[in-house]
Amino acid sequence: MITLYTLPPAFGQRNPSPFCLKAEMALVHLKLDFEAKTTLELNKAPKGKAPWLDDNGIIADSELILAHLDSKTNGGLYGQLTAEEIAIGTAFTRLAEDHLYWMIVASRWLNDEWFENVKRDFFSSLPWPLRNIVPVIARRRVRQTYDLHGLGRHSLAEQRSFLDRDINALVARLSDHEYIASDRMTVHDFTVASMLASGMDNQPETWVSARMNQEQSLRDYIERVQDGVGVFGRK
Ligand SMILES: N[C@@H](CCC(=O)N[C@@H](CS)C(=O)NCC(=O)O)C(=O)O
Repeated sequence: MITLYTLPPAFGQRNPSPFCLKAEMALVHLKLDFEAKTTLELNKAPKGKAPWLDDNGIIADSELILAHLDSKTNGGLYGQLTAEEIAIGTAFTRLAEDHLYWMIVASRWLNDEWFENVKRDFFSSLPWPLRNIVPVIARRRVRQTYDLHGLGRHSLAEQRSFLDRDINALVARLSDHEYIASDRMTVHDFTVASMLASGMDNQPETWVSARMNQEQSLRDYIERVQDGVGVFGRK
């Protein structure tokens, strides 16, 4: 039996992690039997991050999980894609996972008011005094990582302008394509729609959610993909 290790519900979402949601979508799309186990003990994760997969061996990282599932199913995810679909899908994957994602993280963790939701959903089950200490240490790590990425060195107004450019690129692409890489749903939609769903369905809204939710075409897109696969990030 395949086991997918994923994050538990948080922020009003059944699955608050875009990377975990994408892996789940791939497993369901390929009709593979699997069990999902939720955990917040990322110190036990092989690479300190979720998701990871146990399929007679451990695969840690959603992109490596997809590659593994693709080879297990003889190209069930990438096998039928054209070179252009792969090129466009990969470029939007990088936009989503290496840029947009960090603003989603910052909007949850680095806004003082919103961080109360992170403390409640990720840390309140820890025993005292850990429940007071661990969030401070974890938040410091997020701040350092955001700074090292580079985004964290910009003012909020500048970060919003970067977000605008990402969103405008997605909206433009989806204005004349039903899906991100072409007019058919591909594995790249699992990545991009999961990222957008994580950003859009935060409760309460973050500054990133609020901007994304101004775009009805993005809402239509994430519903189209989630409905198509039958896997939803929201409850
Ligand atoms: N490149 C990884 C990224 C996974 C990732 O960043 N997961 C987040 C949850 S959304 C995580 O576990 N963060 C904990 C940490 O970085 O300490 C993948 O594609 O699986």
